[in-house]
Amino acid sequence: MPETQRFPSLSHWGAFTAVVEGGRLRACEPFPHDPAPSPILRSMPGMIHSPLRIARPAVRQGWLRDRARSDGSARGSEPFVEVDWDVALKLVSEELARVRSQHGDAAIFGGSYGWSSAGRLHHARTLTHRFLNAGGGCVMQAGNYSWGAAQFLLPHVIGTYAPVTGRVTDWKSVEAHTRLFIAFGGLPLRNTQITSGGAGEHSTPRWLERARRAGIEFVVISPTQADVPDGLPARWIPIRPNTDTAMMLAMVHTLLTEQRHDAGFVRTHCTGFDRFADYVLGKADGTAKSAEWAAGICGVPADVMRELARRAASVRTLITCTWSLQRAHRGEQPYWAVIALAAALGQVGLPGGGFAFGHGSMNGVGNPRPGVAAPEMSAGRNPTGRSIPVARIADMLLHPGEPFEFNGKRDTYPDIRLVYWAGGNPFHHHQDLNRLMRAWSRPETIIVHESWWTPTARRADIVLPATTTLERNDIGGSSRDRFVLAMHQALPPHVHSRNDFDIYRELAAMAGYEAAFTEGRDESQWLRHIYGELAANWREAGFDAPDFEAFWQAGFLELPEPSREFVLFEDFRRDPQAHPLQTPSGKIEIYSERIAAFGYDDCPPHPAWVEPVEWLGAAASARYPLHLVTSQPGDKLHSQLDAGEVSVSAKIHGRERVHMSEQDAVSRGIANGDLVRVFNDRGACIAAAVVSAGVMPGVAIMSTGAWFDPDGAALDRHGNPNVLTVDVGTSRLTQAPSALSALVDIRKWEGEVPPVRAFEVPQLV
Ligand SMILES: Nc1nc2c(c(=O)[nH]1)N[C@H]1C(S)=C(S)[C@@H](COP(=O)(O)OP(=O)(O)OC[C@H]3O[C@@H](n4cnc5c(=O)[nH]c(N)nc54)[C@H](O)[C@@H]3O)O[C@H]1N2
Ligand SMILES: Nc1nc2c(c(=O)[nH]1)N[C@H]1C(S)=C(S)[C@@H](COP(=O)(O)OP(=O)(O)OC[C@H]3O[C@@H](n4cnc5c(=O)[nH]c(N)nc54)[C@H](O)[C@@H]3O)O[C@H]1N2
Ligand SMILES: [Mo]
Repeated sequence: MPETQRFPSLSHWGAFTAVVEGGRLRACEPFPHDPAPSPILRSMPGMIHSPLRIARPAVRQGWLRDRARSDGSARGSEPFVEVDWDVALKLVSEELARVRSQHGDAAIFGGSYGWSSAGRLHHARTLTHRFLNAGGGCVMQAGNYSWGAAQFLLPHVIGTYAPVTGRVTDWKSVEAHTRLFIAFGGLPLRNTQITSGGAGEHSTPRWLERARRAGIEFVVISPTQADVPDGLPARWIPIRPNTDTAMMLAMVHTLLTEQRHDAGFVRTHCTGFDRFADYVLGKADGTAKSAEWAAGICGVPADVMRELARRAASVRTLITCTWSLQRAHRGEQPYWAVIALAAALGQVGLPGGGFAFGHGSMNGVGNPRPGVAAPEMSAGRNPTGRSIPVARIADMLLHPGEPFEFNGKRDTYPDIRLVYWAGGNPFHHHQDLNRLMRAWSRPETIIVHESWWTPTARRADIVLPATTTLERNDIGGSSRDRFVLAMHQALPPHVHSRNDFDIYRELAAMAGYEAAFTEGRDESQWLRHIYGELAANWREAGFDAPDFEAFWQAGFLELPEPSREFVLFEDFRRDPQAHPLQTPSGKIEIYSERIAAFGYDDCPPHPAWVEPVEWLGAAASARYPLHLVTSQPGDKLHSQLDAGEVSVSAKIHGRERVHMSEQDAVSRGIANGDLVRVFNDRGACIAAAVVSAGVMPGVAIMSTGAWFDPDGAALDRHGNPNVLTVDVGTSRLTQAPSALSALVDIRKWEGEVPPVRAFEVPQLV
């Protein structure tokens, strides 16, 4: 019997103990303090030792031959040549130096968006920024795909975007005071398996259960009944995708016309409510935003909206919105409208009342936790000061030198020669992947660090094999979780893979700035340093934190649950003069003079119904009559672990599923389990139909995450919905991704089915 060793560790899907036997990961046992561990952990052993692991540095054949003059459109189809580390690092180092000297630091794109490890020291994206910043800088990415529209809208409206990070009125307050909990986008527990930075405790299921026992009435507004968690007696109100704003406006209309709104609150705590009210009542444009008006847009019966508004005005009500609502074209509007609706109800800043975001989006939202720091690693400052909105990557690569607008400013797209990526998968996260492929062919050089042959690694010129979290020591934790976790190295590095930190340290040394990158610290010194800063912060706030050795030995550190409830904007509510918001007026801006001054017709100065490019009421719906909702996958994190046991066993005929209503399936002659073609003008993919009574007619739902597997002719064979999504900014204000605004049609697949090739290793010579 080989010896069994156990190591504490952490992932975005939860803390665990790595059980190692004979140098191999046998199992990931859930952290004992986690009341609801995620089954996703089961995929790890197979993935850690997968044949898809990258073993050695590799260079695309054409690039090795022709360097910067190579044919970029061969990316993804040409074989790779495996090389030694010395050769690979020399190529990377020379190429960075060449681009910096010939084209300037702003010719390097180093944003590197993505969800690399939960560990904070070895966080690949942070290290990429740190390395590039210390070497002269690069072009960065502003915002994120998760809640980019909220990030840049909310500061204008409420002076901060903290609530969208999960800092909302906490569950304790909800349990004690809320009577009606309205969830736009629902409460899919699937998504609460994940915490950014990892969690010791999956807290959402427990709090939801306590809220249920407290007798809180739940209302879920969503195109699918699947957004009502099992066992929660919630009322489901089906709604057409991307039309929630109309419903919210109609609810305000009911409150206004029936004098149920809080006239005092909107006067003392808001600015511009009157102008918004004129719009809602139709005084501004002749169209009253009544329940009848909204019913024609969102498909919810007028009486249902009116009654919900009346009910909300009569009891303590919390209204929450999933992040998905703003990951859509004109996604600023539902977020602004929900704040306006909560303002009209007048319960903002009261226990258990007001607005919130993300309860069904991620674990930890509203989790009671003292407001002290989580572990952090600094990325340094970018000397170029340049960035683009994160989701405008294809625009940037396709249109160098062209102007774009963003949050009141004009800028031009830089001319990118070199792309550097570590810890992300743009061929997972970006929209309209066929367009991204065209854009991706333009830079002279693309460098990627990866652990697996992901679609992005396969489309790089130089691939450097990175260790996984289990192959190094780290420390992790999230600002919404009470635990900080030690992450012990459990395995040796896979074949020739190296830590991102060590790759960057060597490259920095070759370029003469090692000390600026490392600050003279190695892994062990960095862990002590990061922990030291955290411990000092905790002690200052009155919490116990032992010395590093004791923490490392114990494997975790725990914060107590605070005794006091956290209520968002409690102080502002009590005394808006003494505790103003960080907005120009100090109040909630229902009308924003600042946004008005930007003059954007795609983001008016108060919440409004602005039609998305694609939705069920658009002209294009005549040709493509189904609205495609792309949601987060329940069996993995984005594209991570897609080749793992949990994800693979959920696929049908090896493909991702598309959920559709009985009506839409029957009218197309599609039966449950059939392979289908999901398509529009941007592309097509093969998926397996799941016919469900819980999906609203006119809606098709696919999870993201199937590794991109194009056949060379705009068809993805594996079921990656991002070949169908639209690649335009939400508006000029926030330029966030519009991933959830796509129309498609579906046909039964006829003829031979091409095999999935996403999990094959590229040809290595
Ligand atoms: N259509 C549609 N598209 C979407 C969304 C949607 O709702 N609909 N959601 C969007 C959202 S919210 C997000 S956050 C994005 C997520 O997009 P990404 O974050 O890009 O997706 P991941 O699959 O998590 O990619 C992370 C990659 O980092 C690698 N990695 C992990 N650890 C390390 C490490 O230590 N070192 C290195 N070098 N690499 C590592 C993993 O192997 C993986 O390939 O997708 C977005 N895309
Ligand atoms: N298991 C798992 N969990 C995850 C992730 C993962 O990859 N896997 N990713 C994590 C990340 S990075 C993020 S940012 C969050 C994202 O969190 P969200 O953005 O909230 O997640 P989604 O799954 O895209 O959407 C949530 C629900 O919104 C509903 N919905 C979509 N469009 C509309 C609409 O127009 N109106 C209404 N009313 N409802 C709509 C969908 O039915 C969907 O189930 O999830 C996190 N959680
Ligand atoms: Mo995200």
